[in-house]
Amino acid sequence: MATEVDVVVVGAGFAGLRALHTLRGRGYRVAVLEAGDGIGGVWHWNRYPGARCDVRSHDYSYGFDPDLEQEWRWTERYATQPEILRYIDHVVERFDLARDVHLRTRVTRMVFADDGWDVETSAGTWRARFVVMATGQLSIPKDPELPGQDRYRGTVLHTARWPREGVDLTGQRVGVIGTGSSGTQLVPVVAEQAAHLTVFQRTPNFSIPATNAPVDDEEDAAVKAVYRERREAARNSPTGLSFPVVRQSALEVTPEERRRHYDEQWPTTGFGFLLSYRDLMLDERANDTVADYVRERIAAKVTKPELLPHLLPQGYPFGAKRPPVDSGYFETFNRDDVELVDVRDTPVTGFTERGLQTAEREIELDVVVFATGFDAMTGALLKPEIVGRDGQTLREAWAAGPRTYLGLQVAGFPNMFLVAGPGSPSLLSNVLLSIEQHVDWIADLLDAAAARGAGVVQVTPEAESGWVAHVNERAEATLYPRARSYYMGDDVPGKPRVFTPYVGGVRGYKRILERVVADDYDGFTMT
Ligand code: FAD
Ligand code: N01
Repeated sequence: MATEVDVVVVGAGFAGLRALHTLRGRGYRVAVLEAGDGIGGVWHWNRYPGARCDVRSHDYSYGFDPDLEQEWRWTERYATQPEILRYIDHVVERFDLARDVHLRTRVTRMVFADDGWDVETSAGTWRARFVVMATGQLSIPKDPELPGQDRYRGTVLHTARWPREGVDLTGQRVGVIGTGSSGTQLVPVVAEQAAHLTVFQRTPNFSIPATNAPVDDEEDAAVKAVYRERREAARNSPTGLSFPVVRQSALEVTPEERRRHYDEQWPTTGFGFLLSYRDLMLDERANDTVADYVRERIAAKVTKPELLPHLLPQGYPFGAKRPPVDSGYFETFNRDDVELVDVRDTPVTGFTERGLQTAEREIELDVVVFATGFDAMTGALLKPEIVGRDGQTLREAWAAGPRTYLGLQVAGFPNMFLVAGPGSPSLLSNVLLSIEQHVDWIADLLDAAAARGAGVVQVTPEAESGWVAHVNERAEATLYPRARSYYMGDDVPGKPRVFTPYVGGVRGYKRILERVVADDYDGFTMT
């Protein structure tokens, strides 16, 4: 017997919890189905040493409740994973969310039938008129798939499946494969613990200093005094971050002025360094100025000149792959007990019993860490079998790349909504802000449908095609497609090469959503 509710929400991360709170508050019966054995999504799974957010903690938090934001006290500008998880636990308790969350419940198949969804899971079946896919952008970890792993006698870990009880790396010979945001955060911390660390790098990254610091009472009070205004400013900014919007071109100023500006921004802005000028992601010459600057900064940190050809990123624009923010990443390679293996020159061919084999030699390792990222953006949506109207699956509908209207719905899949997924600002924004925007918008849409007595909400194929064309056109006007990145589907071999998030900015996207509502939900049908 299926359990009946009004809305099934898949995933208990920031998005699923917010959807539960909001929809329950509006009178819907909601069940959250979560594959994992704990609440928190990304912050439940990614427990590797060094994990923290790169959007300021005060901004990377829920904005829906003024009391909540006043009472929570962040201790660091960029909170660690344990602190973010404590915050999530606090929210769960404060709003009594746990009673509607079903853990260890993986959605394996969903079928649209009789104007609603039959949802099959690893722990029973559910029936709901609406489904909200809060399955995350980075929730399906990806392994490097090296041959011989079963014969390796050491320990293999993935940053996104780090054991809850932690891992003692003291005195161990550790190998880390991957130097994206996770690897970059992990490497300096592991180097402190391990006897020896080998870092296997494929593409060198432009990384920015994290500029972390404790939040003192004065800073906390200053934010809280204007928290509402700060949130509103973020909603009306390009990326949902609370930085002042720079309208100047990098090419409008003299080289000396530009350098001064970069020098000021570099130690203070973290991820916001990407916003130092308005055209860094639009104009190659503007981007060259910042790419050269970052390379110079990296070079100044590395004392072994022979490593520079390997560590300096070349051949793609700064920012076109998501830049990590780091705390002492490049300096780690100055240590004598840390080695860099550039797998472009010396590929890893597989595991041996004792470690990893490269094209040149065997490297003995007690622990191998995959910091190799995720099947990003589409992975979690395509993993379960989702069967829409007329028997079409989502995998079929997205065979040439993801297609959505506004990032919110897919033609042929009525009553199913996506949160912060493909076709929306998503990973190009402060994701938490984008999640809240989507959840509120979906809740309003469900209320609008109910007010009309409509039980089926869907998007027209024309609206979807128009949006897909717009998303592609906007991306083509930027430098983003010029790098191999997960934004472009390069994270998984064989994935269609399509730019997945929407580059139009948080503010621009918000205006489009407002216009759609003002035009009587243009592009949606409610019957
Ligand atoms: P998630 O937190 O990924 O939650 C999705 C949940 O859905 C997971 O728990 C998963 O188990 C569950 N799920 C998936 N498929 C199924 C299924 N079939 N059945 C049942 N359950 C399922 N973004 C920022 O803006 N700023 C940051 O600083 C930042 N830091 C990050 C750091 C790390 C290490 C990572 C990995 C990501 C970071 N992100 C950051 C991006 C992050 O994805 C979002 O900020 C946000 O946490 C996403 O929340 P979510 O609820 O949408 O998804
Ligand atoms: O994953 P990634 P991530 N052999 O895909 C390499 C968020 N996040 O987990 O670049 C060898 O970025 C791969 O190499 P290449 C944030 O949105 C935020 O680090 O593909 N190497 C790359 O170096 C981030 O962008 C924080 O050539 C292989 C790395 O593995 C997103 O999560 C912290 C390989 C993967 O990098 C994902 O970050 C952590 C192979 N077979 C995460 N396969 C913050 O700081 C892959 N690689 C907030």
